Order: sequence, then structure tokens, then C-alpha cells
Amino acid sequence: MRTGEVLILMGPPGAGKGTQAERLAASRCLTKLSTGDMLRDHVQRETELGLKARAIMDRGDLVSDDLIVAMVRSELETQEPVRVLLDGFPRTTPQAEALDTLLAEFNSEVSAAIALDVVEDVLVQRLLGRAEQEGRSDDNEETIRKRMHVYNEKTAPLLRYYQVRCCLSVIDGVGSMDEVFDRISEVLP
Ligand code: B4P
Repeated sequence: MRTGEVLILMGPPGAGKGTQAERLAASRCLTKLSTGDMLRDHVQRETELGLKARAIMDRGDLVSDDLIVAMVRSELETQEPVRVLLDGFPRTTPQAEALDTLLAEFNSEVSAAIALDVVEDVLVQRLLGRAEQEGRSDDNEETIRKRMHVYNEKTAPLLRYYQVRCCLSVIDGVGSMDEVFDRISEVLP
């Protein structure tokens, strides 16, 4: 029988998911699963998946649900019990439904969903700042605006999905990284 903890971190591009995921995973001894990081790793290694994903990511679209769910499944299968922090997954309603099915197979369920809330102008400034420092190929203004649009269309409806399941907390993501971390920690059981 598996037990565990499954936290979901959601928010638009630049909201601070990756930043807070590192800290939360460390503080709660969870394995961090970032679908964005996994995809970038595939792109760098030029795997079959990486070759498919690269152009999609560079134009700010979402990689297909089937590929993403298969990637997450293979990671969850290595977990006993499932103790994970999901960063950037799920991003669509079919991904959220697939996650529920997957976790049920492992006698587990979502423990809490955290959504970081940040206004668009601040998001764009953060991502342009990261572009200067890290040069990520999807951090240019045109692609950033596209990613925001895709977030509003495909991912924002998931807030309602988790709200009706009683496990959503919306957190103000504006402030220092420490302040945001403290706000998240306060709402977690
Ligand atoms: P991700 O890697 O998830 O990229 P992201 O949404 O831009 O968020 P990220 O975690 O990198 O940025 P963060 O907000 O932490 O996805 C990239 C692409 O992969 C997607 O566009 C899609 O194509 C694909 N993909 C990933 N998952 C997928 C899925 N499930 N389904 C389909 N496709 C998928 O931080 C951004 C910047 O803000 C950083 O520079 C950081 O230092 C800064 N920052 C953070 N917190 C701050 C704060 N409090 N104050 C000031 N700056 C802050």
C-alpha cells in the first residue's frame, strides 16, 4: 500500500514555480519533478522526444499531453511511496485527469495545489531579466506573450479543477523569494 505526499505548483510563466519548487522540495523532503526541466534535458541530449519538443517549446506552445503523461508516469513508477512536488505539471485538463488516474494506481492522490499569482507585466520583466542572464531560447518577448496566452487558455481553468476538489491555495507571488516561500509554507498542512 502506497502513501505519500503530492504537491502541485502552478502559475503562469515567470511566476516563480521553478524557484519555489526547489525550496519546497528541499524543505519537505520531496522529489521535485519539473516537466520543463525534463523536457530541456531531452532537448539537450537530442533524444527523440527532445527533437520533437524543441520547436514546440521555442514557439511557446505545449508539448502533447500523451508525451508529457508518459514522461511523468515513468518518473512516478520509481517512487515508493509517491512523495513528489510537481512543478509545471499538470498544465491542461487532460493532464490533470491523467494525473488523478495515475495516482489512483499508486494508491495516492493530490495533497495540495498551490497557484502563484503575479500580474503579467511583472512576469514579462522577470522573464526578460532571465533571458539576459541565462539566454533560454523561449525567453524572448514574442514567445513569452504566447506562453501567457497559452497559460490563460489551457492552464488557468485548472484552478477551478483543484478548487472544487478542496485543495487549492492561491498565493500572492509578488515579493521577495523568501516572502513568497513563507506564504506558501503557511498554507501547507
Ligand atoms: P517551464 O520550465 O515550466 O517554464 P516556465 O513556465 O517559464 O516557468 P519557470 O519555472 O521556468 O520560471 P519561474 O516561474 O520559476 O516550461 C517551459 C516550456 O516547457 C513550456 O512553455 C512548454 O512548452 C513546456 N512544458 C513544460 N511542462 C509542460 C507540460 N506539463 N505540458 C506541456 N508542455 C510543457 O521563474 C522565472 C524567473 O523569475 C526566474 O528568472 C526567477 O529567478 C524569477 N523569479 C522567481 N521568483 C521571483 C521573485 N519572487 N521575485 C523576483 N523574481 C523572481
